[in-house]
Parts: sequence; structure tokens; C-alpha cells
Amino acid sequence: MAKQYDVLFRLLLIGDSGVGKTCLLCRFTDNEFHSSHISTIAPVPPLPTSFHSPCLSDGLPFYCRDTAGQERYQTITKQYYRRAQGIFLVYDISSERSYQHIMKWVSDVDEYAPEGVQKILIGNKADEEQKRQVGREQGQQLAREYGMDFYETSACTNLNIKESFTRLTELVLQAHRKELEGVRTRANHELALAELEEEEGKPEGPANSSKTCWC
Ligand SMILES: Nc1nc2c(ncn2[C@@H]2O[C@H](COP(=O)(O)OP(=O)(O)O)[C@@H](O)[C@H]2O)c(=O)[nH]1
Ligand SMILES: [Mg+2]
Repeated sequence: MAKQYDVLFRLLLIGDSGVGKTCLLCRFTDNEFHSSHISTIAPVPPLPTSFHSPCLSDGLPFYCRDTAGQERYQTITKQYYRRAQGIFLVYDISSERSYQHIMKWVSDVDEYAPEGVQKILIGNKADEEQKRQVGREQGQQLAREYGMDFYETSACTNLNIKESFTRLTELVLQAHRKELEGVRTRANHELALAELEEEEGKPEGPANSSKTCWC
């Protein structure tokens, strides 16, 4: 049965098909990389693939949603963005085209994602230096324009994977701190009540009776 959580951070990966979104997630969740092209094109109708990360941030679990190839047909629907709290916008440093498309992805996020969603720009395949078409400064520049943090990553060599996931989770945590504190306060309150109830329900042993004896 699926585990129930009080708080679950909801992250998304978006960007053109082939930029390495699925590989980034596999690298982060399972520390694995598949060099052969594993098709992430789903049968029709395409369904999103979801991953529960085993990694916790600040003791909190999160859930990262990957596309199942729908991005190739530009058929990502509103529902995909619904309730997202953190989004990775991914391009491939060896594809100028995927970099140019980031603007389109940002406009989709603006249109469909909830207000206050946190975003990070990722230039993946940083190991492909000889095939580079997008300079690091271009990535930095675009990220500045949109007010995002920027990382060049490589799912292949494990460059900046943990760092970028940790950063996005931190941003989401900061943005939702109030909401989170509310949950924690409620949880602490419930815990205190449960302890009290347990304490009250205890049979009176010698230790208890000596505590309450005033004679
Ligand atoms: N050299 C290199 N290849 C990568 C990297 N990440 C993914 N790939 C390759 O890029 C292709 C597409 O990856 P995939 O994760 O399916 O892309 P997606 O369509 O965005 O999910 C695959 O052949 C991967 O092996 C990377 O960091 N470096
Ligand atoms: Mg994929």
C-alpha cells in the first residue's frame, strides 16, 4: 500500500524530449545512468511517470514527476502542472534548439503552474564538451532573466545532480515554510495529546503511586 505522508513536495521535470530528464531522475533516485537510448515515449494515450524519491530533504519526502514522452508532441496538459511546487526546466548544452525552447516551457509554467512555484534551470549533458552549442554564460544569462538558479549537470558523470535536487527542494521548503510549520505544530500537538492520553491510561504502579502520594 502507498505510504501516506502529511507533507509531500511535488516536483516536475520539463524540457524537450531527449535532453535527459529521465536520466537525471534515474541518476538521482537510483544512481544509475543508461547510455543507450531508452525510449520514454509512452503508448497512446501517454501517461506521466512518477517517482517517489528515497531521498528525504529535511526529513521530508518528495515526489518527482517525469513526462512519458508527451513533451515530444507538446501535449503536456494543465493537469501535469497542477499543484507543482518545484520545477526543473531542462535543456541540453549540445542542443541550441532545446535551449531556445526553454522560453516556451517557461511560458507554459507561467500559464499552468500554481503561483509561487519554484524553478531551476538545468543545462544537462555537460560532459559533452566537444558537442557544446550553448555556452555556460548563455545558461546563466537566461536564468538571471527569469530569476532562477542555474546548474550545468551531467547524468552521465553525476555532475551537480544531488546539488540541483537539493537546491530545488530547499527553495520549495523556504517557500512553504509557514505551511510546513503549521503541519509540524499540529503534529507536535497531536503527539503531545497522544502521550498525555497514554500517560493517563497507565495502570497505577508503585512508581506512579509514589509520585502522587503526598502523605
Ligand atoms: N552524454 C550524456 N548523455 C545523456 C545525459 N543524460 C541523458 N543522456 C542521453 O540522452 C538521451 C535521452 O535521455 P532521456 O533521459 O531519455 O531524455 P528525456 O526524453 O528528456 O527523458 C539518452 O540516450 C541518454 O543516454 C548526460 O548527462 N550526458
Ligand atoms: Mg523521458
